[in-house]
Amino acid sequence: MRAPIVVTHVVPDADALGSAMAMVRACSSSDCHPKLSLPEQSVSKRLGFLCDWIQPVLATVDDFASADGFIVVDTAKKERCAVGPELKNVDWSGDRPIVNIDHHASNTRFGQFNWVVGDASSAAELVYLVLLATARPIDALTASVLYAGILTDTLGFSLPTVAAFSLSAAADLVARGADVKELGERLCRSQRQAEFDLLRVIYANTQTAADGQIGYSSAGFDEIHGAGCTAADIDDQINVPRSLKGVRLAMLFTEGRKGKTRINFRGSGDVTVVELAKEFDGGGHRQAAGAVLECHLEDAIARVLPRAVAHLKQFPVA
Ligand SMILES: [Mn+2]
Repeated sequence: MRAPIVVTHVVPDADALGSAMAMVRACSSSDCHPKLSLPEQSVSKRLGFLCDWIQPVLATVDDFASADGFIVVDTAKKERCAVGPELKNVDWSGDRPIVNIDHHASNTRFGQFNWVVGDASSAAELVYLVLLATARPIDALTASVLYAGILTDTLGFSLPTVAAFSLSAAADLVARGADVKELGERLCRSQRQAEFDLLRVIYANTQTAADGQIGYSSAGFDEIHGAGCTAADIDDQINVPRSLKGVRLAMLFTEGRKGKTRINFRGSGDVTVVELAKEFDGGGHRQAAGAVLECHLEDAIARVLPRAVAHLKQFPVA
């Protein structure tokens, strides 16, 4: 019997969760019992339903010791793997194989087998292809969680990463029973009051720089927790400063844990941001990246904003 562990990134979004859970579900059979690494309290309240739908068997620290291999999805580097506090600084894979399936251009190819497609819309699109190629069953639930990944990583099929294939993959998933109605409701129109209150903060704190070409916002520790949210609820609030007309480079600074500031970067048009994230030891996609700084919010803004202004000069307005 095979017993791989499926792993995805810390603070998992719907693409991470959907890809990982689809992999677990579709690979489960009488001679394969995959488990999912999902440390406690790492899933936001909004996305918890994906776990309820799939009900994956969760991997314990002991399972990590006995697993015969690992499938990592949607994760750019090994240090970003959500393996839980006990294993965080440990060589948890040893000499066992890691299969690394990802769509982050900055992926470090940390696996023995690496399939990285930097311009794919989502990891879910890649997992869908793997399941097709290996003739794994894609039932309605598997189709639903994969669809969730494509839908959210493309912001509702609105980003330039959407290729014809993304749409045909989504169409096939809908044909296989993906629950478009329920997913649209839960992913696009189900904000809890706490998330809504956090958005007020993000709107209120939005500022611009570089003649309106940079839009950025922030939420401090007290603002996040005061709204009733936690670090796990920080996901797509970057879309607030990003949505302002004329903004070509957007940033969101959040201090979800005291003394630790996460920065999300987004570029539009020809502006790429992955290089900017790398300056601060982060990474990601060309136009969607992130980094974490070990400092308070104000210090992070003071350090990063001037670098962002300088970075943008490489992309003069045509
Ligand atoms: Mn993704």
